Amino acid sequence: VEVINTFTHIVGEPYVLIGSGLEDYTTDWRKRTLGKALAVVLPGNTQEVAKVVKVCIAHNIPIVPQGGNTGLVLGGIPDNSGRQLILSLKRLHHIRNIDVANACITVEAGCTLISIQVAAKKAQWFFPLSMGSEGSCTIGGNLATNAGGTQVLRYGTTRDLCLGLEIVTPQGEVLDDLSALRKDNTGYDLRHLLIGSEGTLGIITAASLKLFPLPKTKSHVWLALTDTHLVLDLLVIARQRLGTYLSAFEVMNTFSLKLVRKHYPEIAIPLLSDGKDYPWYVLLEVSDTTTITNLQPVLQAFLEDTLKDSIVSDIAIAQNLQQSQHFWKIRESIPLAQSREGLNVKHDIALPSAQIPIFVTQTDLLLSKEFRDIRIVNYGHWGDGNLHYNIQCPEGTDPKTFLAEYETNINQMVYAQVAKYRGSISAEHGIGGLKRRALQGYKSPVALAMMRTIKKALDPKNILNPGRVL
Ligand code: FAD
Ligand code: S2G
Ligand code: ZN
Repeated sequence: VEVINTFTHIVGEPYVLIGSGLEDYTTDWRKRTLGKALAVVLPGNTQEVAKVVKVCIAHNIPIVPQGGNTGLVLGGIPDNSGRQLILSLKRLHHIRNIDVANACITVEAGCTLISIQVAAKKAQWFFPLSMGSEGSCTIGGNLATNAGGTQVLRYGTTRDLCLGLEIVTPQGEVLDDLSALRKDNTGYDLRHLLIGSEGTLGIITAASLKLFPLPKTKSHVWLALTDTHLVLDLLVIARQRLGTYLSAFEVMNTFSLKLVRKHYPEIAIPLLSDGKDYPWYVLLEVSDTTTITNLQPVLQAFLEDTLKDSIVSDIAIAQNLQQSQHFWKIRESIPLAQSREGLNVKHDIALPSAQIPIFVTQTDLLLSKEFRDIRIVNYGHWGDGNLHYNIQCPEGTDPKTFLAEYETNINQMVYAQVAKYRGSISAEHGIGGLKRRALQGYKSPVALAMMRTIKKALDPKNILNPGRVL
C-alpha cells in the first residue's frame, strides 16, 4: 500500500489504477491471455516516468511499459504474479514540434500513430508508417517493436523513420537523444539498440521522426492471380517497371477474403464471386510525390503487359479515393475477421521473396497432411517477404482446445520450414513473451549470448519487462 501511495504522490490519484476492471490493460488484443498487474500507473510526463522507475527500482517492482496494447506477442501485458507494474505511456500524447525546414516531427511516445499521420498531413508533410492498428497503437510501441505495416516497401520499417529518442533508462535516468540530424557517428547508436527492444532496455518517452513529401497522386489496383509463382513474377516486374512509384504490395489468399466476406458481408470484394474466384489476390499501390507526374501512363502500360503476358488473370482499378479506401478496408479486415472466427495460430514470418512460392506449397502440404481440415489464412506484406501465415482450426472445432493441443507443433513445423529458407520467425511483431522459447531455437547462440550481455549490462536488476524477448 505504501508504494501505491508513492505512485499516487508522483502521478496523482486518478492515474494509479488498482483492483478489478483493468482488463483493457491486462488482456492482450487477441484475448489470449489475462495477466494480473500490481497496478496500472499513467505518468503525465517524462519526469514522472523517471520518478516511477526510481520507486520501482527501490522496491524491486518489475515494469511492463505499455502503449496502445495492440501488440500480438504478449509483450505488453503483465504475467499473473500480480507483482508487475504496468507503466502506461498513454498520457504522453503531445506532438512536441513540427520542424518543416528539417523535415522532422518530434512526438511523445503515447501519441497514436494516426495522430502523427494527421499532424504531419496538416503541415503538408507525410509520415508514412501505416498499419491496421494505427487508430490505437502508439509510436512508442511502434518503435519498441520496430513495427512494419503496409508502406515498408517504399519507406522502410519504424527503425528507418526515427532520427532520435528520449528514453528513461532502467536506472531511472533521462537520456535526451532527440535529434534532427541525418548523420551522427558519435559512438554506439543507442537509438537503434532501443528500437525493437520491446520495453526491455529502456522506456521510450519521445521520438524525433522523419517527414516525407506528401504523395500528390496515388492509384490502387486489385489483381487476381492463379499461382504464387505468378505473384512473385508480378512483384519483380512491378519493382522493375514502377520503380519508386511502388509503395505497397499486399497479397491475400482466397480463404482470407472468404473470411472477410463471412464476417463482414457488407464489404464487397472485387473479383471474388461464388464459382469465379482465384487462389491469390494482390492489392498494389503506386504513388508519386512530384507535382508533374507521368504515373498513369507508366501504370497503364504495366497493367496491359501483365494481362497480355497472362501474369494476372483479372484486374480491378480503383476509380476514386472512396474505392481506394475500400480496397484497403478489405485488406485491413482480414485480422479482424480472423479474430471473429476465433483464436488462431499466427506466424508473422519473413522469407527471401523468391522462396515464398516453394515455402507456401511445401508448408501447406505438410500441415494439411498432419492436421486435417485446418484452414490456412495466408496474407500480408509480400513486398517485404513478410507473410502472415495463420492457421484457423477446422470448421466447427473449438479454437482454444485446438491451440492448446496443436499450436506448439504447428509452430515447430512452420519455423523449421522458415529456417530451411533462412527466413525469420518474427518479421514485424517482435518476440514478446509468446515467441521467447522459439527464439532460443532459431537464433544463433552467439547472438543470444550478446543480447544477454547487453541486457545484463543495461538492466542488471532485470526491472524492465522481465521474461520478454530473452
Ligand atoms: P503495446 O502493445 O502497448 O506494446 C508492444 C510492446 O512494446 C511491448 O513489449 C511493450 O512493453 C513495448 N512498449 C510499448 N510502448 C513502449 C514504450 N513507450 N517504451 C518502451 N517499450 C514500449 N504490427 C506490425 O508491425 N505491422 C502490422 O501490419 C500490424 N498490423 C496490426 C493489425 C491489427 C488489427 C493489430 C491488432 C495489430 C497489428 N500489429 C501490426 C501489431 C501492433 O499493432 C504493433 O506491434 C504495434 O507497434 C504495437 O504498438 P502499441 O502501442 O499497441 O504497443
Ligand atoms: C497485419 C496483423 C496481425 C495478424 O494485418 O498486417 O500484422 O497476423 C498483421 O493477424
Ligand atoms: Zn502485418
